[in-house]
Amino acid sequence: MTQAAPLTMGQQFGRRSWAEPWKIKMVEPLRMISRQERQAALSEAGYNTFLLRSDDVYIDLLTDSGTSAMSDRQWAGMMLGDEAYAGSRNYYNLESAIQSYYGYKYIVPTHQGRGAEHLISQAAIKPGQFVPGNMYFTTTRLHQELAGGVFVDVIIDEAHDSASLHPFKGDIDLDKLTALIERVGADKIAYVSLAGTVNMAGGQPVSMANVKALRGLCDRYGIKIYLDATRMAENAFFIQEQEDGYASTPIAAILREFCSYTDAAWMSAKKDSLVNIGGWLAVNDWDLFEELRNLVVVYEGLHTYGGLAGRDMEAMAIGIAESVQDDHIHARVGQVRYLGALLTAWDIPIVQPVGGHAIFLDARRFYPHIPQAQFPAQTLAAELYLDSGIRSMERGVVSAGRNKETGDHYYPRLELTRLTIPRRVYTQAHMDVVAEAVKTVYDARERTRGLRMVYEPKYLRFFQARFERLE
Ligand code: PLI
Repeated sequence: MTQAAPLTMGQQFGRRSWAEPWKIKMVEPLRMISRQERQAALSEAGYNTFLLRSDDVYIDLLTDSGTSAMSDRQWAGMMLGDEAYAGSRNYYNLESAIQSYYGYKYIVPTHQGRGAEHLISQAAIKPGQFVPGNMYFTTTRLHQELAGGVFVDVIIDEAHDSASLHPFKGDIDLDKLTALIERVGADKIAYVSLAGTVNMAGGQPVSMANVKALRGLCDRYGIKIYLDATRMAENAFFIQEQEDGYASTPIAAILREFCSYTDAAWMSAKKDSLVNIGGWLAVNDWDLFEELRNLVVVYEGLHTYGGLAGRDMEAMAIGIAESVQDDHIHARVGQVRYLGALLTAWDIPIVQPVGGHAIFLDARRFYPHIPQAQFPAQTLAAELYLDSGIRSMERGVVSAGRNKETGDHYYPRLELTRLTIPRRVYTQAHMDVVAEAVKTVYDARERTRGLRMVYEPKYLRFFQARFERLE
């Protein structure tokens, strides 16, 4: 096994190292409980990291959702919250930020991403219609199904292969999409559900060439493209770095161009936009907007706050502007890559290339002796917590859920444990500690046994399922 000293980013990329474009003004103490206490906490949590108390966690890599550190400017914006029920000035600031950075015409705020997914699915899917997309996402697919839609995965095959080095593993396979349209007819397609970057594939980006070609194809059939823009700023970074012709285009301009090939977007602002809560829908079509604006008052709140406080909308408006700064995105993805480089140097199997928001450990290759029905990725998340109080999460068979028709587990090819990096929260030293913990768990892999599920909720089971250790 290779034991080479990890390279600095500078050595790796043949240039000088980067540093975060901020300094720390306020800190939150961390605490690591003893191994015995961690074992008790893990059993109490049914071996599900979502059921741990955060006080029992040392380094929290469960998710990058709502876990970012806000800037001093965002906190200052919180003090400017206009908490009027209707027509808050912060709504108008948010509206103009979305219009100028994403380029859509009409905006509906929601409390978070799945609130937006609920509304767009109800408004745009007729029961029995198909919703092709670049790999499923848990909440997205559930809302599409609850609206009567049938999700169809049309991502390129490389996305399902953790070792493929394709630079844009989030791309849609236009042949698969065309075959679906030809088979069922264009009027049976609700819309194309396009996400950038693709979370379940490992934070993998979509190329500009792909979205342009998709636009051409969809125009030929009169089909709309709706974008999950949750991590589109990170997607823009990969286009800038990897795609011909974009090296000197700012992230903000790439983001706007990409969105211009789509008809609407929904957003979990808890990721790219550096806020702890918030989301939105944005569309160019007035009739769709009218329907969404009407639906939001049923489920979220008035159309000028959508379940948010005025201060939340202000923090989001400021966060959007910060999220598209080139130096911010470079440092953000740079930190994820730093952790990836450490693990790669130790030959630990991860999804390659490293994506935008997380390192995804390949639990199939990590634990080849644990069958997928014994939840290797869930097991790995539990072992990592036990070793060092680091919280990660499963992205494999548990997250994939069951086929509604047959009742069987979906068995995705990717069985992954996600080390998700919150934005502007942890330092390089934390990443070193995480890498060493993963190595320790890796070295003990042959002695590790899988889990069995002892409680399974009906929806989005990964959040609340419970497990026991197999002897
Ligand atoms: O968690 P929400 O409801 O704000 O957003 C849902 C959602 C939609 N799209 C994508 C691509 C997501 O990643 C997403 C939420 N992701 C979570 C919570 C995560 O841990 O990845």
